[in-house]
Parts: sequence; structure tokens; C-alpha cells
Amino acid sequence: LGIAADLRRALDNDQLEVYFQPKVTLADRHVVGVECLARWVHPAHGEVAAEDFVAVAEHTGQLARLTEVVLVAGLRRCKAWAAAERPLDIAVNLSARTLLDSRFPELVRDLLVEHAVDPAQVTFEISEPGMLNDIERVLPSLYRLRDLGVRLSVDDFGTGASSLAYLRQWPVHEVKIDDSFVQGMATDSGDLAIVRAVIGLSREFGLKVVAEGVESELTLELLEEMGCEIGQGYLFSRPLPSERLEAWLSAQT
Ligand code: G
Ligand code: G
Ligand code: MN
Ligand code: NA
Repeated sequence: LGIAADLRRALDNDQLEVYFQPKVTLADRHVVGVECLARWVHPAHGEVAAEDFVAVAEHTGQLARLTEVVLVAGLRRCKAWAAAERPLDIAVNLSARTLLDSRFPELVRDLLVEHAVDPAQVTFEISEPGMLNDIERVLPSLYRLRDLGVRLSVDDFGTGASSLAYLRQWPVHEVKIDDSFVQGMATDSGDLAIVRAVIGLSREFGLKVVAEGVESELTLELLEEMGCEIGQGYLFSRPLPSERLEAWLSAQT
């Protein structure tokens, strides 16, 4: 299909962009890091949804390059912030398929060394449904990444029908509550109950909990009351291109 060739051309010509969305402490809105998100403006069709071009990349052998572009963009920012004495963590999304490539952990190790970034400042977010599909084959890479010292997060948690008991078994550090529950929790008692349960269990298991899709002050207050410490969402900032993120950070205090 034409779109696969177009994506290849965009990767060849460095036309993929990376946006950054702040993660903040809910108690005082102190920024602790950013999620790095791939963006592609197609020359003819305009902006393509990330899930669509990520799927194209997965099916046409371009996923490794896409992931590397996003990771390198994040590592560059991370290094620059450390040099400016404003350390911020970065988070990068991984497809479960990337974890099936046994060379990926070595690539990560090499890039961390090349960019002189502390592994503890890097989190990889893996969507719960993808992880669940192939957990036996994904686990070896998760263990190797964990041994490098990077942090692992279960993204979109609650959408994959995992048993909550998996949170204790998987070698992960963080749970990201899916935005559908976070957006519903102020008006839907079922969503509220799910969010409360996930926060409670994550805390019991010593996992960091991040709420994604925080759009209102009411949601922020409910999350904070329930013991969730970190949030991300339009209430704080949309994903921003690098220059606009820097302006946003400068305005923070
Ligand atoms: O940023 P946005 O809301 O458009 O993201 C839509 C989906 O695409 C999200 O699930 C997000 O995790 C995913 N996504 C964005 N960037 C990347 C990326 O670099 N790699 C992978 N695998 N997924 C990404
Ligand atoms: O699946 P993942 O968590 O990686 O998805 C991240 C995407 O969620 C981002 O690309 C961003 O566009 C989207 N997002 C981030 N914050 C909000 C929000 O407050 N509301 C909505 N509707 N989407 C959000
Ligand atoms: Mn994510
Ligand atoms: Na999500």
C-alpha cells in the first residue's frame, strides 16, 4: 500500500515528529516527566492517527525504526534537561511486538550509554491488551529491560481483562489507568470503583500509579483523595512539540 511507502519515506527523511506530554504530581502540579508521542503529518492526507501509523509500521517491518526515532528524541531532551539541572523523566510507548525482538534490550542499553542518560529516568509503557496477548514471549525482554535499570509501565490498564493478580507477577514498576475510566469516574460509579480498585491494589503491590486522561479539576481531586500521585491529561497540558513544551516548562515556576 502507498501509505507504507510514505511512512518509509517519512522515516528516511526525518519527517516523523515527537510530541511531549507532561506528567505532574496531583498534589502540587509539579512536573516530573513527559510521555514521548510519535506524530506524523502526511503530505497529502494531513495528520495520521498514531495508532494507525504504528499499525502500518508493525505490519511493514518499520516498527524498530519508529521506536528508535521516538526513544532517541526523548533521550536527547532528557540529556538536555539534566545538563540544565532540571531533570525530567521520559516515557516511551512500546508495542508488544517490539518486545519480541530480542535485540531491542541491547539497542536500549547502547542508546542509554550513547546519550549518557540514567536508565532510571526512562520508562517504557506497554499496553495491557498487547502484553496480555503474548505475555510468555514478552517476559524475557521485560526482564532484560528491568535488569538494565529502566522502568516498565502497564499502559491502558483496565482495558485488557487481565486478572488484577498479574500486577504482582509481571516485572513492572508502574500502572497507567486507562483514560476511559479516568474520564468516566466523575459521573459513572462503575468507572469510579474500577479506578479506586486499581489505585488501591497498585499501592498494595508497591507500584506507582499514573492516571491518564485527567481533564477536570473534579477528577483531579477524586484521584488525589484516592491516593493516586501522578497524572497526565489535558487539564495540565496536551502533548506539545519540543519548543512549546519548553515554553510550558518555563512558565511552570
Ligand atoms: O498520542 P495519541 O493519543 O495519538 O496516541 C494514540 C496511541 O498511539 C496511544 O495508544 C499511544 O500509546 C500510541 N503511540 C503514540 N506514539 C507511539 C509510539 O512511539 N510507539 C507506539 N508503539 N505507540 C505509540
Ligand atoms: O495509550 P496511551 O496512554 O499511550 O495514549 C496516550 C494518548 O492519550 C496521547 O497521545 C494523548 O493524545 C491522549 N491523551 C492524553 N491526555 C488526554 C486527555 O486528557 N484526554 C484525552 N481524551 N486524551 C488524552
Ligand atoms: Mn502511553
Ligand atoms: Na490509554
